[in-house]
Amino acid sequence: MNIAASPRPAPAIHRVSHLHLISHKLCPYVQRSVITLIEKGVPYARTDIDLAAKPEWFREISPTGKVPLLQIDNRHTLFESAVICEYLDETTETPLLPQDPLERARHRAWIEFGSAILNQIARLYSVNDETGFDDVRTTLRESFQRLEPVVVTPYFTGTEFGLVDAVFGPIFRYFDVFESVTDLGIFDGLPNVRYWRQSLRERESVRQAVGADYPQTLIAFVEARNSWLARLLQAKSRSPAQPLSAAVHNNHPAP
Ligand SMILES: N[C@@H](CCC(=O)N[C@@H](CS)C(=O)NCC(=O)O)C(=O)O
Repeated sequence: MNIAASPRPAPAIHRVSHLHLISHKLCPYVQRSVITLIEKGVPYARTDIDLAAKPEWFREISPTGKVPLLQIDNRHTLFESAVICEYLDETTETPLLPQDPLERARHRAWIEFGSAILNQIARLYSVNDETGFDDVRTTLRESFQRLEPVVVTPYFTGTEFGLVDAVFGPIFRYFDVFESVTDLGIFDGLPNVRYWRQSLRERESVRQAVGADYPQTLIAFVEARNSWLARLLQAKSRSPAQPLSAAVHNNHPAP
């Protein structure tokens, strides 16, 4: 037999019998896993845990102490969202990552880029002074400027929804909540990114990845911090009828 001429075997597509996602209501890394599960139409069970009081059973099975975890058939536990998403992608029909190795590598790189943006967002809601806040805002804007010529729209590569989209849906969701309080100006003059953001906001899987209480829960999470954004949110909630700029001017200079 001429081995060199043999076609490479197609990756085995198999149906897993039981999937259990260990998660948290707000976590954007969980959301990308949920979006992938919904896109794939794979049934799964979900258990949200309190990350401020991690259950002992969770500590035992999570090597990093982080969500998400994916338990498979009560026998295997996967950690790290990128790995979970790729596992789901490889074991089900209709791939969300490209087949071409170079294209696939390019998508993985932008997924990493999305994780770096999530770190910047964590800084955005954690910094406690206006200068630091403005610095992070600038960094975030620069990140989305990088994406502007890359995004095809309506999704990352055009009409097909993929894993990069599953990563950025939860990223844009933060800004939907933050911008209800203060205009960050991050997406000004970036029409491709804005269109992409809108398309992801409307995607059913992205919508379903969080509960209806997500905005209030996120606001409460940020307000509990001693940060500049928390002060903006608190100023807004003290005077809901008042424009934010007026409310903020009572106590702090507007950002
Ligand atoms: N690289 C990890 C990051 C996951 C992560 O940071 N999860 C956060 C919640 S969004 C977490 O579980 N943090 C643990 C903690 O706060 O103690 C992944 O992609 O799964």
